[in-house]
Amino acid sequence: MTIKGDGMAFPEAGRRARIARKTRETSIELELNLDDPSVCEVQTGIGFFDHMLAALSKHGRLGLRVEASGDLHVDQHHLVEDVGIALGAAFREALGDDLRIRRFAHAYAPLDDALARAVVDVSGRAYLHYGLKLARPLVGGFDTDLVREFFQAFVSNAALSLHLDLLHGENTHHQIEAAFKATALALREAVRREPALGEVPSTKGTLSERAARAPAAGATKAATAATAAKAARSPRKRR
Ligand SMILES: [Mn+2]
Repeated sequence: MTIKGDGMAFPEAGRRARIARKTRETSIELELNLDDPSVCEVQTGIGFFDHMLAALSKHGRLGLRVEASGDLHVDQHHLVEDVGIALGAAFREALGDDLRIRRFAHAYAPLDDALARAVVDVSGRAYLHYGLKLARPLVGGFDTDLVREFFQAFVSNAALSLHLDLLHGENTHHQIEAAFKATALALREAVRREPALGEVPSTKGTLSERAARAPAAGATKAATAATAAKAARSPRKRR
């Protein structure tokens, strides 16, 4: 593992982010790199969840390092949800402000009997359609209710739309893993850079709430000048 001056496990290249998050319930350190899949190290204390995060990393070509611990003696809920929050926040931060990306993508992933579909729009707005009906409440000690909680937390913090459906499938392990793989494949396409795009693929001109709230200084100046010029051309009469 390469540890650089900024304490990140990744070399200093690519769109990346590091999130450290600590509450009374959980403690999470997470690094994500959208362009460098060389790191995949996941430890949450929940074996099946580690398996799913590793699938997201491998098939999404997303470099991922997660070290998470928490109140598993209470329930797995806090930890799974908080890793979703951290991953979503890292995703949004790693994307940065240059959002000349493919933006829309979809993928199907089969795993033996199960077939899942994920459709994403890295839109700057959060929406989850969750269409998984899982056969069993537990897989390897993992509470399968938490699949939804994870995706909801991820989507909310990454500010993207994800429509996730299970077309068919019987085995719960396969159902969930197919869903994670489909999401991984769709994300990998959606974040792909499109440098040839002159601008962000949006009629609004932005996919970032931050950019919308803080327009470039030049743009503000130009807008102010235009307003002043317009006012000069047609002075308003006072009433
Ligand atoms: Mn598996």
